[in-house]
Amino acid sequence: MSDSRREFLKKSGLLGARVLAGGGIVSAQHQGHMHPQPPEPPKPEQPAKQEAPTKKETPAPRVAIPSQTSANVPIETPDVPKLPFTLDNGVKVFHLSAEVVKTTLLPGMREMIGWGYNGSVPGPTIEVNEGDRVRITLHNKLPEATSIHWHGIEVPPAMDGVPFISQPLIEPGASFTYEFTLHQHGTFFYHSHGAMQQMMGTIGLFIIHPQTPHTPRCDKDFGLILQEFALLPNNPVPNTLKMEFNWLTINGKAGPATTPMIVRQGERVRLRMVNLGMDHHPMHMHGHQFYVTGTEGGRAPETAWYPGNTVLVGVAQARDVEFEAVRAGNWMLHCHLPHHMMNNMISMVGQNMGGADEAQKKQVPGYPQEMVMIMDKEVAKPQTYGLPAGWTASMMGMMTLVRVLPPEEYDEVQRRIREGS
Ligand SMILES: [Cu+2]
Repeated sequence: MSDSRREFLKKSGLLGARVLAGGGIVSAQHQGHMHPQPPEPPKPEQPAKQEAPTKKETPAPRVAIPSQTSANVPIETPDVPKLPFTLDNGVKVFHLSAEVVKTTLLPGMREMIGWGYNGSVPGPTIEVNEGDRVRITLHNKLPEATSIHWHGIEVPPAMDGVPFISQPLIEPGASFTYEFTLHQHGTFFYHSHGAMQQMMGTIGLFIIHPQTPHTPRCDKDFGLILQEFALLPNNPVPNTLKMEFNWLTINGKAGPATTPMIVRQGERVRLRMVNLGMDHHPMHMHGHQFYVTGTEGGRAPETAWYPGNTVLVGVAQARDVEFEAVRAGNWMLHCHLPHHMMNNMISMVGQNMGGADEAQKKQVPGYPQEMVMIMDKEVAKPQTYGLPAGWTASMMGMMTLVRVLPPEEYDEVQRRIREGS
C-alpha cells in the first residue's frame, strides 16, 4: 500500500475499520473451527425458516461477511420436489418408489420415459439434519430387481445397498427398509446400485444440514443434479448402452427449460452440484468468482477452499461452491464441454443441413455450425420474468441461470413465484 493511500485511509478512518473487520472475520472463523460454539441449535424437525434478507448497502466483493445469526437455510432444488416424511418416535420415515417416470426434458422438443423415484427424474430431494435417525422404505415398482446405495453416507454394512454383498436384491413388487443414524453433514446422494439403472435416471439428492451451521452463513442454498441421456429420434427411452449423450440435464431439465435460481443482490449463495453419468462436467459460472467449499466428503476446512469460476464435477462426485452475489445480472451456470452445451445432438444429413441458404454460404467448409431456437414462451415461468426477449436462444443442454436481482426486481419475481403467475 502506498504511503499516500495509507495516509488517506488513516485520515478517513477506513484503515482501522478494515483491519479490525478483517481480524474479526479471521478470528471468528478460527474459533469456529477450533472450538465449535453452536450459535443457536438448529431446529431438529425442519430446517430453519429463511429470514427476510436484510438490505446491504455497500456489499464488499469477495470478502466473507459473517452474518450476525448463523442458520441453515432450506435447500432449493429447482424442478425437483422434496421428499416428505413422517415422524415415528423421533425417527424420520420416508418412502421411495422406484418406478418408470414419463418426464419432459424440454417442452415440445423432448419427452423421456426414464426410471426414477416417486414420479420424478431425478428422484425427490431428501433433506435432513446431522444426528437424525432415518427410516427409508424402498418400494420396487420396476419390472426388475433393484436396491439403493446411500452415496458417501457412513451406514452399517447391511444398509449399504449393494446386492448380494450387503443385502438381497429387492425383487419387483417387494420392499426393503433402510434405517440408520446420520453422523455426517454435507452434500450426498442416493442411487440405484445397478449401473444401467443409473443411466435411466435413478438418483436423488440427500442433503444433511450440520448441527452447527456453517459460517459465513449462506442466504441461498441450491442443489443441482447433473445427468446425461442418449435418446434417439422418435424413441423416448434412453439407450443406456450408448457412450455418446445428446441430452444433458440439470435436475432433469435441458436448457432453457431449467428453472433459473433467484438470488437477491448481496446474498451469499451456496451451489451444490452432483454428477452421476458417464462424463465429467466442468461447471462454469459467469459474473462471479466462487470458492470450492465442499466435496462429496462434506465441508472442507476453510484453509482448503480454493477460488475459481469453473469446477470439475467428476462422476460420483459432489462439489459445493459459495460466493457473495454482489454483481447484479443474469449469470449463466453451465457445463463447458461444447457438446454438453447443446440439445438433441444427432447427426443430420441431406436437406436438414443448410436449408434454403444461399449457395455461397454452402461453399464455406463446415457451414452451418450454430443453431438458434427461441423458446421464451414455451419455458416461461415466474423465475424467467424480466429476462430479455430471445434469452432462450443462448440456453442449451447442461445450462441454467443464477439471476442476481436488485431488491425491487427480486421482490417482484418472488411475488410472482408465490402467486404462481
Ligand atoms: Cu458436461
